[in-house]
Amino acid sequence: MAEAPIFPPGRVTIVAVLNATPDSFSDGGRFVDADGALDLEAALDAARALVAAGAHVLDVGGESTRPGASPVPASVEIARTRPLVEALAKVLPVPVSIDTRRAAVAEAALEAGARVVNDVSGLRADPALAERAARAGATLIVGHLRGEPARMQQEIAFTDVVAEVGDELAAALARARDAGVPRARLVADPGLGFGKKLPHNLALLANLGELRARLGVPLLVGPSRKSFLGELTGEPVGARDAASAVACGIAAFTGADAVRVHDVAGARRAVAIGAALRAARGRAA
Ligand code: PMM
Repeated sequence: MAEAPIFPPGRVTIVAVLNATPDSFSDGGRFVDADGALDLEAALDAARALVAAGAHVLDVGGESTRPGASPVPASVEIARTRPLVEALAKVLPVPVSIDTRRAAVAEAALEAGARVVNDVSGLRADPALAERAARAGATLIVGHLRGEPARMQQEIAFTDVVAEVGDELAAALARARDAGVPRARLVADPGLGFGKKLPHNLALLANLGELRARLGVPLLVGPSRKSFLGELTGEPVGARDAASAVACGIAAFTGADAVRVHDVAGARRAVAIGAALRAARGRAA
């Protein structure tokens, strides 16, 4: 019997963020101190709370991708993530995802029990990543990003952001297929906040249905706590959970199959409403 998909049709999958970094923009330093030591027990407690709140997938990251972040060596990224992935995969009943742009980090996490690879660079940072995911039978999330996270907010130019992100994601998905990842294990992500300004993020969120129809794979979006929400509400990063939940509910309405969030409880309620509205659209009562 075929294994059940991790991003099944008919539900909005909630991917919870668990960053083992000292410097992520909203939750850095919770489990890793400035010297890089991982507090495994604290991270496991947080993960249990995320699952209890309704997370379907736990996404572990070991390198910040915030604008201007400096890259860390793969060995550091592995030291931060591998023990955590291993512990989560053993103890918790939900699939574990590794948020990385590097094949070596993905491979270490897959050996430790991860079942999803989440690459915000859309296979551009390390072309070997897709092949590692294919070999392990993992699900691969392909994100949209032009350029490097360190410089991504500096040179932003789109004429039609929905069409261009669609074209570039389609090309990245084709590269993943060529590397051996079957369509049934692919997920696409328009990369909110990655090399995009407020109007681009809004155009993408408002037109997810068009993107999804074009790409033919489940769509994940990650609006959680991002600065475009702060631009709209005037709130600092630590106060953006309500705005994030609203964005997730709207994403569920416009076409998202999955959301990547820090506050699972808020997102769960929001996507329940967004998904119900999507189901009701065009249908007379
Ligand atoms: N955003 C961040 C990190 N990883 N992965 C995907 N697939 N989509 C995203 O939008 C995304 C991501 C940045 O947020 P964080 O630093 O809070 O993890």
